[in-house]
Amino acid sequence: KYTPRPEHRFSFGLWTVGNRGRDPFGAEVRPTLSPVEIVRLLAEVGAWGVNFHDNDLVPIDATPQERDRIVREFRQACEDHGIVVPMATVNLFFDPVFRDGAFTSNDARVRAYALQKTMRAMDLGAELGAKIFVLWGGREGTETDGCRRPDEAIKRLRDAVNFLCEYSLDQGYDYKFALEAKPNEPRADIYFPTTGAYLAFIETLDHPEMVGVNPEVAHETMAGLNFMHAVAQAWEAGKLFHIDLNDQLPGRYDQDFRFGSANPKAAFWLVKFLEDVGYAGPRHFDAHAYRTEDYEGVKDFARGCMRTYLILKEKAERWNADPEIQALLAEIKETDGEAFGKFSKETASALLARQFDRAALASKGLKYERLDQLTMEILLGVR
Ligand code: GCO
Ligand code: MN
Ligand code: MN
Ligand code: MN
Repeated sequence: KYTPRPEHRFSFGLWTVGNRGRDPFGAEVRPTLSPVEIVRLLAEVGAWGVNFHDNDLVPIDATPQERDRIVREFRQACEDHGIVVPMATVNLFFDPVFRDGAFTSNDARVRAYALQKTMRAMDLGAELGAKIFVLWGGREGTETDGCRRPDEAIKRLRDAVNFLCEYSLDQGYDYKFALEAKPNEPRADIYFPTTGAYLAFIETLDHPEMVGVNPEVAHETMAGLNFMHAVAQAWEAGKLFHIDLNDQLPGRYDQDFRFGSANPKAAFWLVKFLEDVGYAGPRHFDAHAYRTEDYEGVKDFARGCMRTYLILKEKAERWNADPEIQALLAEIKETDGEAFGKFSKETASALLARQFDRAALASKGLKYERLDQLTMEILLGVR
């Protein structure tokens, strides 16, 4: 019943199940898996797709011959195991050259190199069938705001994204770009800290229709925000091109926990939203296993992400079908009649003249306590 199937569109990055458990205080605890081995692992646990940064697949200093061999073997592994590549991205954060930003660096040569690296990553993704290209600017930020004016950084990012859109059109790649916001880590502050900030930025681009967002549970949660609300705004704007699922406790370092493991209730509302609106894009788990695990534990982690999603999906169906919940919702909607309609001189003066019984409007209990308790009982498995 909770078995992942291709139609669920569950994907993982090479860097997620391939994460070796290094952290700022300790070295790797798991051996390196090759991209081909990771594809095999993903097939074994029942995933549908695999995503990668350019350098997860092809080392930054690979020769063209090495690149072609790696791509050939990876493509073969994907074909053999029935794994697709829905999304590709570019690593603009690991190499020291990006220590002060990539597209927003003060050094024009670094900005040019970042653009070249991204075009090559787009070539690589397109070669393997990716239709979504994620841009996460992990180093686009500051420790000291003495280094540049943030509005200058915004202009530089706009120039870069405009260039990349034209490149995609020129090459016939048909990419949708998905911008991923994060408030901090690895920089002290990262520009465009929230999904909402990117949604506003997108409208200032030359090709806003080609660009959307890739919201991540952990990132909005690190900022202390309601992730599902950010997702809903992106969805309503037609901009939910991709999503990074994981989990995170507020106020901590970037944890990348197994989906649903830290805030199952928030995960429930999120899954319910995605399923209710019919989000049809990839459900990508940008998370990694605890540092305590070996690769059997990594499989437990990956299976757990998908299984929790499917359990919550079933809970959402149960919630939608629950007669008591539906009765409460009907009651809530009862007074939902049209509020004011479209503006005209007549509707405005009619509204100005209307009498409201404020006390009566404020006096009725809304039964949200009951509604939430019923939700909890579904989640806790007694309903
Ligand atoms: C993070 C980010 C990254 C990006 C990835 C895709 O916190 O490290 O979420 O995992 O999603 O680089 O561009
Ligand atoms: Mn993240
Ligand atoms: Mn992370
Ligand atoms: Mn992410």
